[in-house]
Formats: sequence, C-alpha cells, structure tokens
Amino acid sequence: MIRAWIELLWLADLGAIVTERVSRKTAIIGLPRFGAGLLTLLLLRGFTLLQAQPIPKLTSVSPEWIQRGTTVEITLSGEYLTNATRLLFSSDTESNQAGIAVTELKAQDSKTLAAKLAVSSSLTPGERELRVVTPTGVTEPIAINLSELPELHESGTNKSPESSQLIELPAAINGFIKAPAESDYYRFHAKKGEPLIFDVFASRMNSPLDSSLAIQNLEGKELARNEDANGLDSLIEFRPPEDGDYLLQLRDFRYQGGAEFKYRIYAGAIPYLDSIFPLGGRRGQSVEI
Ligand SMILES: [Ca+2]
Ligand SMILES: [Ca+2]
Repeated sequence: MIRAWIELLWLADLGAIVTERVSRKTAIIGLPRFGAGLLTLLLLRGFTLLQAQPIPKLTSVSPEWIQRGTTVEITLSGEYLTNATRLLFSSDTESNQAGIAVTELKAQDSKTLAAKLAVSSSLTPGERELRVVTPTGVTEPIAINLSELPELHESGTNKSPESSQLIELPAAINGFIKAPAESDYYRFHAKKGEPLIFDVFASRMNSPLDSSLAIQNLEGKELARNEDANGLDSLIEFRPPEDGDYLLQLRDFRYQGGAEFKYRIYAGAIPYLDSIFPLGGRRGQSVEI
C-alpha cells in the first residue's frame, strides 16, 4: 500500500501521467477515492509552478523619437516588467556601438517602466531595436528612433490662433488631433525669403489622420495650404513674404479626430528630397541613388 502511494507521488511530481498504469494500480491495490483527488492537486501544483515564470512583453515606448546628443526620460509599457534589470539596444550599423546609456531604470508597476537615456551625439540617426531584460526572459523588440532635430511635443491647449504654441525652427513637432474638428496651431518666427519646409508624417506612420496643413499670418490670412503631397500627408514649401511671426495650422481633412490620430511634422530650413530612387536597398549593403 505504502509502496503504491510513493509510486503515485513520484509519478505526479514528474508530471508523467501514465493514466493506464495508474488506473491499473489503483484497481489492484484498491486506492481510496481521495487518492485520485490528491494526484490532481499535485499535477495542478506542478502546472502552477510552470505558469509562474512569466515571459516579459513590451508593447509601446513613449516618446518614440529622441534627438541624439540629449538625455531623455522614456516610459515603456508592457507586461511582467517589474523585475527588469536592463535595456538592450541594437547597434549603430556604422559605429557598431549601441551609444545609448541607461542612467535610470525603475518599474512603476508590472506594466510600466521608467528609464532615463543618454544618447550619444555621434550616433547615426535612424531606427533602433529596444528590448527589456528580466530574470525570466527578454522581451521581443520594439522600435525607437534617433533624430537630428529638436523634438517638440504639442501642449494640448494649442487649439486656436490665440492659444497657439510658440515653437522655434527647425524642429520635429509631435502631436495628436484628439477630437473631431480639432485644429492644432503653432506660432513660429521666420525671415523674409528663407525657404522653409513643413513635411507632415501621419498616414505614412499608419495614423488614421488625413492631414490638411496651412500657414496663416497673424491677421488670419491664409498664405499656403496643402492637402495631399505624400499619399494623404501634407507638405508645404514656404517663403515668408516678410520678417515676422506666422501660424501653422493642422487638422484632419474630414474634420475627424481621436486618440490614434497622431502626427509628426518636420519643420524649418531643412533639406527635402523631392524624389529618391530606388526606393529601397538591401539591409547592410550600399546602394547608389
Ligand atoms: Ca492636438
Ligand atoms: Ca491630406
């Protein structure tokens, strides 16, 4: 009887359910009914232990863009991030260096991590892969981008010409059209005749926003407008008629809006390529364009 019990426990701990054998033994030795219940409990315990090794998951990073040569606080969202020990970045393909130092890493809860990054100014701008390391595993990567321009974020209260957000060019402006019929306004200073570019990225980064972009003077007179230049994304090349302040206005063409309606505008006296050919190259190879 005792020997049969030991054998059953051994079977349970191994998790090897040889049902046929167990039921035969049970039949032969007349194992009491609660024995089967105990076996189920032991199996469940083993299953729970297996489940207690959660694989961490990363779903988003904010902000998604960082100007190289700056130190920025970022927030990472996902699951099972509480015990994160470090962040991993893919290397700069030219320097073969990650070049991104993590000076702070703190879990706010199991779904949120706060980190402070110091990004070297010598890094090549572009996309990097970011992963989180925990004692139970490493997350799948998500993308984080290094940029050359100062990164600006909309104030959220810049919904009229009177409450426009003062910005300095050049810059990469990041914002949302959060509500139907919302317009975002930015006020900038410019010199007469200086060629300025305002290049919207929204539909090209899978935002549902169909941008409509305009430049007005402070009297409210529209000086330029563009609906679609790159797919649904707007582009304005603007030469200010005189020294002074101007307003940049962005809204959805159909007056729609929502939490997913994000945009990014490259603004200022920045180089703009009208066309590029070929449109792509193989990773790790040089391509003549
Ligand atoms: Ca807005
Ligand atoms: Ca458009």
